[in-house]
Amino acid sequence: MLYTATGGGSAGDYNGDGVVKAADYTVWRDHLGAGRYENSG
Ligand SMILES: [Ca+2]
Repeated sequence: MLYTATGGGSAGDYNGDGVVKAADYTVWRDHLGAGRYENSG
């Protein structure tokens, strides 16, 4: 794991890797807790 310290925080960069991409959407969605896929069954 490599965590890049973003000084300020980019808009949309939810996982804080310095790049805004699909991965950020996953984190963003997970933070919302809405529309998540429940594995427990
Ligand atoms: Ca990111």
